Amino acid sequence: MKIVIVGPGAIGCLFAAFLTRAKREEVWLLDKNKERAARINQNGVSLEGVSGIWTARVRVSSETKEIGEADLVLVCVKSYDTKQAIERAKPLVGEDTSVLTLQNGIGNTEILGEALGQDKVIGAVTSQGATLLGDGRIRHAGKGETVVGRMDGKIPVQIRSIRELFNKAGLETRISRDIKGVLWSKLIINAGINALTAITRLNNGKLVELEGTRRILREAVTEAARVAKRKRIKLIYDDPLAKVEAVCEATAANLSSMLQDVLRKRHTEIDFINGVIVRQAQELGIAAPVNSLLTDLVKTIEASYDLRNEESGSS
Ligand code: KPL
Repeated sequence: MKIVIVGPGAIGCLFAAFLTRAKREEVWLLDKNKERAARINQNGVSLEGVSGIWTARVRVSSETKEIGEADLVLVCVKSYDTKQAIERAKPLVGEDTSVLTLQNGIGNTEILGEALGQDKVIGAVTSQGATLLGDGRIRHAGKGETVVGRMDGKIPVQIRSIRELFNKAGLETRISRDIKGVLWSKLIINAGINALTAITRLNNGKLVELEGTRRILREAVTEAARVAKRKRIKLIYDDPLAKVEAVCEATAANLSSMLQDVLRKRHTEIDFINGVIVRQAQELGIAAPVNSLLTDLVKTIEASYDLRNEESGSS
């Protein structure tokens, strides 16, 4: 089986390293940046953290021509890049290729479906924790399960093979018949944590320790859960507030992915997280003022990276 991972971010590198180490399949990492691709190709992908310290000699290319048609494509770019990334990756996708999205937020399965046909697309949510330390260097912060499934709930043989492939490579994986419920369950966690940490620059744990952020988190989560309920989405936990607070505690030292983006003055995934809650609430005719405020604040931060007054006043 030929597997191509698109995007050399933290999750892309993690999956590329584990799948390469398993030595069972032909694995490639596709990186749009030619120089970086050459560097990672030469140095490999290095990991430190819960799986030890090790390097995998991952094959990396910036050219789809060099790789050819794949059996499985894992899309690991930031959600705002999905459309462009899949246009570039189209030569990898043949009649029998499956395309699995391992991204944050809601909207990626739809974007991929429009570009390739929904039958090729597999949704996924991973609880693996990884932080990018540099080109091809990651910290594996925590092990967690990956859930895969098709939006129509069907379980064709390709999905079973992916589960087997990931599990044999040491990436614990299960199949869900309701991946939409799993995606929304993760969305609500991200809607409660990511924007608030990006705005306050606090780690996940502090959000529930401090009274003000705890109150805002609760409002954001309550609004998001209300939208999910109105859409009849079945969450994988009973109590969204308790779940999001538990995730804050379990990942207390983490800098959320959105805070990491803001610290690097990068584009964030706000449109695919709190922005989704705002748009869906509007469609349903219900209010989501806290998610709307969080979305506007993060967009303001993105639009003003170089305008900020960082120095303290003298009087
Ligand atoms: O998924 C995450 C993220 O940072 O994007 C959480 C669960 C909030 C962990 O940091």
